[in-house]
Amino acid sequence: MKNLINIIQLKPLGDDRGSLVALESNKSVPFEIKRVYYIFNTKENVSRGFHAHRNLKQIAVCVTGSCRFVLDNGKNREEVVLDSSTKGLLIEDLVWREMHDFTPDCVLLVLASEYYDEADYIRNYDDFLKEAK
Ligand code: T46
Repeated sequence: MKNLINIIQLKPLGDDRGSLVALESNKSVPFEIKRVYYIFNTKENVSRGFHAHRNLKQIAVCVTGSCRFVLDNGKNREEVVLDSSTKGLLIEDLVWREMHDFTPDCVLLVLASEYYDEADYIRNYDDFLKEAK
């Protein structure tokens, strides 16, 4: 069975000026990147997500601050705290995701394998369970 929590360690290319992380399609990122978005300024006690995707792979990185991801494949539910700019969470198709506990400084960067398509979202948990079977 595939792991639910897959962390990709992103290599920091640092020197005495500071750090830099480079992300490249089909190299450190195991898919072609078609879209990049970032979530920031999330209000206190707000949780996000609560959906799955039918056909979308993503990598999520907290470039500053932290948040907690819950992933659920319909059988198991696991969680991970993203608290490092070198920790990328790979999220595969048909995985329910929730994001909680955003710190006020959190900037969550997401690299996506597909263009935005609202029809790809499964926003009802019971519908997700039926499709995940
Ligand atoms: C995901 C988690 C990690 C767009 O118009 N284009 C986009 O590329 C995205 C991502 C969103 N939107 C619109 C759709 C909504 O009107 O932005 C609004 C907020 O999106 P949503 O409520 O889906 O945001 P989150 O934080 O619940 O989920 C997002 C991604 O949508 C989702 O794919 O996996 O972050």
